[in-house]
Order: sequence, then structure tokens, then C-alpha cells
Amino acid sequence: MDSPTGRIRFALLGLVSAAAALGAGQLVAGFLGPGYGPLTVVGDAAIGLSPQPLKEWAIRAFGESDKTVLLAGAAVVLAAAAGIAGLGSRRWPDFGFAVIGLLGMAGFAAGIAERGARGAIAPLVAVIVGLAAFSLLRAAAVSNRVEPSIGRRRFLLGSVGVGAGAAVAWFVGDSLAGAGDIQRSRLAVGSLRPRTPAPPIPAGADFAGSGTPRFITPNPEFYRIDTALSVPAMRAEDYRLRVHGMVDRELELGYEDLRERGLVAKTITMTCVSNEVGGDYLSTATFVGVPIHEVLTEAGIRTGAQQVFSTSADGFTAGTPLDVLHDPRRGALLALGMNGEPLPAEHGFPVRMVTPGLYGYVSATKWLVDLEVTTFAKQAYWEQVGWGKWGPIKTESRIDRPRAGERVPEGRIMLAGIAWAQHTGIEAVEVRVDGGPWQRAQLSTEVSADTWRMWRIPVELGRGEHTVQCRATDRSGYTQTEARADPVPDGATGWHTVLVTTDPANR
Ligand SMILES: Nc1nc2c(c(=O)[nH]1)N[C@H]1C(S)=C(S)[C@@H](COP(=O)(O)O)O[C@H]1N2
Ligand SMILES: [Mo]
Repeated sequence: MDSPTGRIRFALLGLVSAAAALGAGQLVAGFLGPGYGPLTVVGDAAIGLSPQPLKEWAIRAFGESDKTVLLAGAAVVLAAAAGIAGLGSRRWPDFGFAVIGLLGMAGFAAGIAERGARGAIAPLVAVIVGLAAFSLLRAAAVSNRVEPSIGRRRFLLGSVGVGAGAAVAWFVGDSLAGAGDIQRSRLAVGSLRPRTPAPPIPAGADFAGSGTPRFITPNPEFYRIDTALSVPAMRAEDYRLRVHGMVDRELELGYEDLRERGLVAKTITMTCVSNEVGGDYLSTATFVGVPIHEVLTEAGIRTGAQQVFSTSADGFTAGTPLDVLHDPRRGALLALGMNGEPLPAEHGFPVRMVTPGLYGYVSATKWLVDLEVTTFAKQAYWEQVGWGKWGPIKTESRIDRPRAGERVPEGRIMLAGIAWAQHTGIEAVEVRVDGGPWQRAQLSTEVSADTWRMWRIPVELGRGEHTVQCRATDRSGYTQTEARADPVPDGATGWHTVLVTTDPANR
């Protein structure tokens, strides 16, 4: 039993037991809130105990990743101790239990010192699970001596099982803590009352009864596009927005600073540049926030500035033309709220940008933390990979009823859909069947130029297959081009075309 594989097995025994302990601790911590995980409380205690020069050195050396480095360090120390506990337990079983017990006591003490009694819960659960895993796996490792092949298998399977369980438990606990954190912060924010409410949406603003979307998209149905694997967990309490670059005065604004400025409400239809003809990457909400032009004016724009370069907590960037954001009539917002509640986590809580008339990738940074006033020389995230710099939303329209391939009854049916030309406004929508004459559709009551507009029109469809097409004309007089273009690099074009079949049996 003095073979190297024997030693590896016992070291592994210690490591897997420690993983089980950490996984269980993190899972329990997920229910307690952020910052209750065993590694985190020990890390915090270590920061508290370390001398000031060491802390300053760590911040200088590691910058924003100092917390990650600290946690990684704690994990390495723990892994070393666990390995030693496992190795030692080859000769003296009690040695392993003693080391794990000592680690547990350290975690327990750190938890109480840093977070009070509640802070002791996760380390306590961790040490109990760690001891149990150790005792189970050790039995398997030792049974090796009698029946080597069976014992090895039992130990291996046991280790893999416990290790996988620990990883799942850690992941679940970690995401619970993050999600809980954001939800608590959103609740604490309470209601965001605008200085002036948005005008109510008139009854005739949509033709939902005829098959269009409702005018306001409920938050859970609002389209979502971003590069975030996991939603950045930022609390309103910790929020800071930096405004800098070519300005007279740098600003640093917290959530309450923004809120106290007097909020305005604005109903805006957002659109993604990746929307295909006929696609549904667009939605409408009433956003509540601070006009961006007010913040820019307060910072004072230097001559020569051309764009506002925004950065999110997760490193996404967008470049928005300064003249758009600085124009009070445009109404771009630093949005805090959406449809009567604080921004949902996946839509940018605590603060995002929303700019009427520009695609989201150039103008709607979520989890916004930084605004730099600069020149056009600086290239943002999507621009670097070939998407257009300006991103004005193209005038487009879509058929919602009937859907492509749908079977409809022969005779008179109602066609319905949406059209959009944000910041210009929709003038007309026309529809044609089987390449016949264009017919003007009825438009819904206009809410503003910055929102979509619904249309509908009754048509007569004979037996068989039919092609239905629509096209919009905006207030500048531009009529949608028939020419098909892909979303890359600056938005799709072409008439939405839907094939429908009438069904005599449906009569
Ligand atoms: N931080 C961050 N903000 C972002 C993005 C992103 O990937 N990361 N995507 C942008 C794009 S492409 C669009 S279309 C809008 C979508 O906003 P929504 O998900 O709230 O609909 O967010 C924009 N803001
Ligand atoms: Mo987008």
C-alpha cells in the first residue's frame, strides 16, 4: 500500500471531501444571500486580518481582479490542506478527521466574525458534509487492501459521484445567491415615479383582436439579445456610473443620484439589427429614466467630441453618435425602470441606455457602468467585427396574421401586422395579394414616432395558395425597398412575404 497510486488515491480522498464540503456550503449559502459562502467569509476574514501594506500591494498588483486572486489563493491553501489530510490518513485515520475539523472550525469562526450567527451556517454544513464524505470515501479507499479491483472501482465511482455532486451544488448555490441578490435589490428600489408620467396608451393603439401584438410588450415577453452567459449581478446600492473623457467635469453618479434628478417616462419600440424580415426581435416598453442629454450637459462637452462610448459591467461596448444623445428632442434615456418596475435583471438592472431610432447594438447598453465622451476613432464591440457604425433603425413592416404557411378559411379574412420607423413615424402601410395592386391598410392610433404602429386590412381570398406582401412608407416619404438585404452589416430589408392556403373545409 505504499505504492504511488495509493498515495494519489489518498490525496484525492482529501481533495474530493473538501470539494463536497465547499459544494454543500455554497448550496446552503445560496439560500442565505450573497457573501455567505464558506470561501467568501474566510476570504473576507483574511482581508480583515492582513496588514494594510499587504492589502495596498494586492490592489496595486491585481487591480479589479484582487477579489478573484484572493479567492483563488484561499482555494489553493484549502486544497493543499485537504491533500495533506488525505495523505496523512493512510497511516492515521484520525489525522484526516482532525485536519478537516480544524478547517471547519476556522470557517465557523470566520463566518461568525464576518457575518454573525447566520454566517456560521454554511461553514457548519460544509464541515459536516466534508467529514461524512471523508469517512465514506476512506472506507472505499481502505477496502482496496482486501479486494483491490473492487475497492478501486468503488473508490473511483464514489469520488467521481461526490465530485460531480459538489460541482452541481456549488453552481446552483452560486447562481441562487446572485439571482437572490438582484431580486432583493430590485425590491428595495421600490417604485420609480416619473416627474411626468408617459401619456396613457389609447385604446386604438393596437389591433390585438385582429392578431397584432399588444402595444406594450409585457417584460417577460420582451425580446432579449446580449452576449452575457450569466447576467451581471449588480446591486443598485453599489451602482456607480462614470462619465468622463472629453468633458469639462467628470461625473460619478450612484443610483440615488440618478433617481433624484427627476425621472421622465417614455414609450419606445426597441429593435435589434439582427432582426430578419418578418422576425420578432422588436418590442415596446415604457421606460423610466434620466434624459442622457441632461447628464451630458452637466458634464460639459468639449469641442471635437463625436461619440459617447458606453461600457457595461460585463465588458460589452457601444458607440453612439454624440449629436443623437445630446439632442433633447431625441429623448435617449439612462433607463432605471421598464413597464412600471425596476429594470429586470436580464434587461440591464440597475441602469441601461435606450435610444429611440437606433438599433440596440449601438445605443442600448445594459448593465451600464461607464460613459466616455470621445471621437469616432474608438470602435465598439460589434463595429470591430464589421457591423455598421451608425445603426439607424430601418423602416420596416411585418405580417402577423396570417402566419406563414397558415391555412385560412376561403373568402374574406383580416390581414394584420406591424410597421415601424422609429423617430420618423409611419405614414402608410400597403398590402398586396398575389402581386396585384397595392391596397392601403387601416393604421392604429399613433402613440408617437418612436413606437411601432399596427395595421389591418380585410381582403378576399379565393381557393388555393396566395402570396401576401406588405410595405411601409414613413413620414420622410421613403417607401420600403423590395431589395432583400441580410441583417449584416446594418439591418435587413425587403418586403415581408407570406404564403397562405385557403381551406374550403374550414367554412
Ligand atoms: N451589456 C450589453 N448590453 C447590450 C447588449 C449586450 O450584448 N450586452 N446587446 C445589445 C443589443 S444587440 C440589443 S438589440 C439590445 C437588446 O436589449 P434587450 O435584451 O433588453 O431587448 O441590448 C443591447 N445592449
Ligand atoms: Mo441587437
